[in-house]
Amino acid sequence: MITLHGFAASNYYNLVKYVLLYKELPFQENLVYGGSDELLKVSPVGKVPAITTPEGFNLSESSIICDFLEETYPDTPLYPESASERAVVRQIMKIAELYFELPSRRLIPYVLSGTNAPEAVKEEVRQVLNRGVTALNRLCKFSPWIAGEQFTMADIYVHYVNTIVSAFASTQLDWDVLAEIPGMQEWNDSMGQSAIAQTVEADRLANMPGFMQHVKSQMQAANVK
Ligand SMILES: N[C@@H](CCC(=O)N[C@@H](CS)C(=O)NCC(=O)O)C(=O)O
Repeated sequence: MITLHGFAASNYYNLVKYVLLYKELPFQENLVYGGSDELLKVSPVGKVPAITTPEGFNLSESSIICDFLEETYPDTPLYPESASERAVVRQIMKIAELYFELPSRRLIPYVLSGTNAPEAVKEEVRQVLNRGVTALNRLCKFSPWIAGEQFTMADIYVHYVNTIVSAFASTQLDWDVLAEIPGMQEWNDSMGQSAIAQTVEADRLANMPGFMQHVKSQMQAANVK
């Protein structure tokens, strides 16, 4: 059985979990937080998520895990057949990661520590997000899925990227980023209504108190040093 290492408050963890559930692959979850020695044994940079296969192969990086799962378990495919259509799906995922997820993440430490991000940081984040908005406006179809007629890995990936954009960028910048892309909010809402998304969300909510306790103890340890 596959082991999924990480914690359910992580959107990266959740997108891989969604793929495992969608492909109906048996897996067990191993609750472990970032940076721990236990995680470093299966994830070279000590980040969540990582998986261990039944053969004992360890892999990290969410998009790489997604590709590995697709190649290893091609039933219930999550990529189109044609190379160019597959590339478009990956292009949407990469742009969402670089121009939506990563700039939004820069605001997380300020939110978690209850401080306000400096205006210079906010401005940098706004500029990168703006490029993401322009690119995703060009690429996303929502007809009905993000890349067109087929439900793909990009639907799963961008839905979980959007959780970070909404929770951190939109709130900190007082800017409804998703509203800049016609169709994005409606598609995102419908993604959240699937049975799998609801299972993943219920687990996320259940993990939040434990995760916040972990963050608190990390901050206390950093202050002691
Ligand atoms: N590029 C990585 C990013 C993973 C990541 O940032 N995970 C966070 C949790 S959402 C983490 O493990 N943070 C702990 C740390 O940085 O030590 C991926 O796609 O899997």
